[in-house]
Amino acid sequence: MITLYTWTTPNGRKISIMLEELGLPYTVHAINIGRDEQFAPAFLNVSPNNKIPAIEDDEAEGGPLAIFESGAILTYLAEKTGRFLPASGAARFKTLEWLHWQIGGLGPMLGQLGFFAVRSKERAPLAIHRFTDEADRLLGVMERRLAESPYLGGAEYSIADIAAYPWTLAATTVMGQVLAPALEAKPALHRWLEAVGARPAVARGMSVPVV
Ligand SMILES: N[C@@H](CCC(=O)N[C@@H](CS)C(=O)NCC(=O)O)C(=O)O
Repeated sequence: MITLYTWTTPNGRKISIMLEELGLPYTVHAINIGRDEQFAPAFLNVSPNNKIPAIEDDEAEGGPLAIFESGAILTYLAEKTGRFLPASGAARFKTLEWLHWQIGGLGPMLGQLGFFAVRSKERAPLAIHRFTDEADRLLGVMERRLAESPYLGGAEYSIADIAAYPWTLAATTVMGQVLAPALEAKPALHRWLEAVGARPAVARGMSVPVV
């Protein structure tokens, strides 16, 4: 059985979406990051970086396995099941390319923008300006990709889309006001958001954890 350590955030939801897509049984262990539960010593054994998401798979090949970092978890689950990541060739590396683009770019930049423009009580105009510009640029990159390809990795829905969906949705909701101009005239991005959001497993994954 897989245990998912997660919270009500985009990074956590990437993994609940993936587990729902795969139909794998899993138990949810909510880590309330607003109450610093990510710093509990027991959690450090699972996630040495003190962040969600993390999983433990007690039926992994070779014995129980704990994994942190959403990209590593998505890749692990894809390889465990042979789904949502092509096994070889260009299609595999296109998928990994866009997965890593999300993990290293879209996620961190939107995360910083959310902090400075939405959650922080102090106003830091330079930071808001910097991360709005970067989010704008990244959403433009996404629009260009999705104008030429149905999904981020290529023709098929993959872990690249699963990683990008919760953050892109947050860009249009939580950050919708600050990113309004950046979200205009992006028909391919909105078409993709609607298509991915219409998947029943995505809707189920987006409501984990129940708190
Ligand atoms: N690169 C990590 C980022 C994980 C991350 O930033 N998690 C946030 C929630 S979305 C967290 O646990 N924050 C708690 C903290 O910063 O103390 C991943 O993709 O898994």
